[in-house]
Amino acid sequence: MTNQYVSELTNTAKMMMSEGKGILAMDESNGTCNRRFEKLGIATTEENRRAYRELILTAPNLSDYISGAILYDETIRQSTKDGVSFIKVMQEAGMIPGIKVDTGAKDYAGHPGEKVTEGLDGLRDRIAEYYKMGARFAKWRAVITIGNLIPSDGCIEANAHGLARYAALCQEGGLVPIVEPEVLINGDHSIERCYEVTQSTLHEVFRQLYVQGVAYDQMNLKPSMVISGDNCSSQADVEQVATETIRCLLNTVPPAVPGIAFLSGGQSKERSSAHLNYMNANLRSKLPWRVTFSYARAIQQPALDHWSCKAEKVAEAQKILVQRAKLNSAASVGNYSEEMEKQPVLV
Ligand code: 5MM
Repeated sequence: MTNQYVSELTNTAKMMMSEGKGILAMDESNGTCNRRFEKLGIATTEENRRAYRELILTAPNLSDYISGAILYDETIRQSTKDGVSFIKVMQEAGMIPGIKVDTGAKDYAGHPGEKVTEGLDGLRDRIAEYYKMGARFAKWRAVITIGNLIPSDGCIEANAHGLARYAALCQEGGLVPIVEPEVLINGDHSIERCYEVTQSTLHEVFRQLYVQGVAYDQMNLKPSMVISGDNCSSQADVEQVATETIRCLLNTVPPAVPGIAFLSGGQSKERSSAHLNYMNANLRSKLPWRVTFSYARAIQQPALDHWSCKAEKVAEAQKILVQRAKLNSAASVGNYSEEMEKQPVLV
């Protein structure tokens, strides 16, 4: 059967990966958003979540660096305090609205310490609703944990199968799927172990995508980087993380995929930019896809800290947010440097 959305999906997938731009992840579920608010003493109300998302989406010039933003179900239904829907704000700024459609990583039966992502039930109908609202891409995150005797083959297979079923439903319904298999940074594992697990995961993800009939040129990949565990005594440097990450992706990701947009996964904001920059500054001639960012914490956290729910801080927090987007935009074309971190933002 011909998919009526083929040309739209192909164009959207490419536009998401526009030169010099990346994707802003702002799809924290209420639980995650509330935990981040609690750390700053912000009341965990729907209105405060709305106000924070308005701060982000109305930040001046954000769309110079951001092609699209991933929203959460609550956020996609919200509006500015003046009553303009967030979808309209994004469309008018030239940012593509995206939506997180998984319902979270849950304990994987019979596999202590491992998770499997849920959300396939009713997904076709939810995709139809989001498309009607104006969303043009979606995101589903699978979580792979490295530990003693894990990940299991079953965990990798179940998560890859879920990602592929989700991606097929998205393409059927006109949304470009972002396929996000995150190998968690948490643990004392080496970068070599992270490479092995990431390679196995990506091989299985693309096998399952093929089996489920997903078109590689109508999707984008959001992987974690190949990196030392956060508690590993020997930490790989920027060059090693960048080169091992690209080596792993070249061995697993078909060139037909338009782009790779990394998650930051708990790396510092500076390291997230430096790793991405090294890939684009030094390895670009090897890359068949565009390589950019889809960070949440590495873009949002400094702005959230500064705002801390104070109305008088909104404009400054927006400048801080846009500065991080700008630095990552520079990294996405290999023009970022540590010196840029010293530029005054609030003058
Ligand atoms: C890994 O998380 C994604 C990227 O964020 P970072 O750059 O901070 O690692 C992010 O899109 C994540 O999927 C959302 O924040 C949603 O998280 P929850 O756990 O609330 O579904």
